[in-house]
Amino acid sequence: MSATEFKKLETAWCPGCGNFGILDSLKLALEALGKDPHEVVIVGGIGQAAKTPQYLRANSFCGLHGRALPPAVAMKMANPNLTVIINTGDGDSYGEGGNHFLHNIRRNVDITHFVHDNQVYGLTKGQSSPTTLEGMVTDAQAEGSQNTPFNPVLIALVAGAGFVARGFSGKPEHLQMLMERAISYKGYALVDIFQPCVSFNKLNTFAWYNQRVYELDKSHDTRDRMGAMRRAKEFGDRIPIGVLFEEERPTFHEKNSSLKEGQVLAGRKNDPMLLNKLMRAMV
Ligand SMILES: Cc1ncc(C[n+]2csc(CCOP(=O)(O)OP(=O)(O)O)c2C)c(N)n1
Ligand code: SF4
Ligand SMILES: [Mg+2]
Repeated sequence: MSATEFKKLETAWCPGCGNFGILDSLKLALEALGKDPHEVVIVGGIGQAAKTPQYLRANSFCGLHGRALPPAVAMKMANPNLTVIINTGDGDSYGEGGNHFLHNIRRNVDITHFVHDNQVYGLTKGQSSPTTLEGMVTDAQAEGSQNTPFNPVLIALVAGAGFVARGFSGKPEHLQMLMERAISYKGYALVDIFQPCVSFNKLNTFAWYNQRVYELDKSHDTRDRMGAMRRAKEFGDRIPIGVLFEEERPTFHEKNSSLKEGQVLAGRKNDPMLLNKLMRAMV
């Protein structure tokens, strides 16, 4: 299906927002992978990034703030034939949803997580988020953020994630390539995407990232977790983007006896009498 088939409504994002590049790359990645809208579900929590499911013509689910992962995981468990993709914010993924983030890595359900990392709480007008750089002044942090920033790709690597990448919405072709690889990966795939918020983050602008990001080349061994961690820690004058790490890991479905061998829960007959019997046994 062509990328235009995934086009939906006009958006309510500010002109120049980094979210536009991410949305365009996502549509093109889905086209390149030969996906049809009915095969895909886009999931978000709450926030500017979490509006993405509403701006794409595919199945969609908008949950609660910090709660994009649980419904995404449930959808994949119920119907492994779906391509489940989360598009949500840094606050949603690493702040309110931080615990889900960590434990989902352990579970390794075959879903893709695209984090629109604008380093602020955009929807609620720019308060500091887990990835805000120390010292950045916001309307709510008049003396600057005093917390050490959360490094999502480093944490994901330490927690044992099988696919970890970093992208930049100012490099849409590179981002599309990352998205295609992440969606094709069997297991939980994280892509943290630098997404300038032109209204509330006056520090981490397109120019700021353009001066710093560089694309990882073949000299970087994506099978070397320790090497990936060293790259993940580079966040100064130079910041690497690309696939940091990739390895095969058994997925949740492969390990679970009632789900392996292609069993589809969503296709099973619903037997209310059986449920009734189970509930009676518990009283
Ligand atoms: C449990 C809960 N806490 C706080 C809020 C208020 N809230 C809504 S969106 C948001 C920030 C979203 O930030 P982020 O996830 O980074 O997305 P962005 O808007 O930056 O894309 C907050 C704090 C909420 N809706 N629910
Ligand atoms: S507030 Fe920031 S993140 Fe939200 S639409 Fe505007 S530029 Fe984008
Ligand atoms: Mg944000």
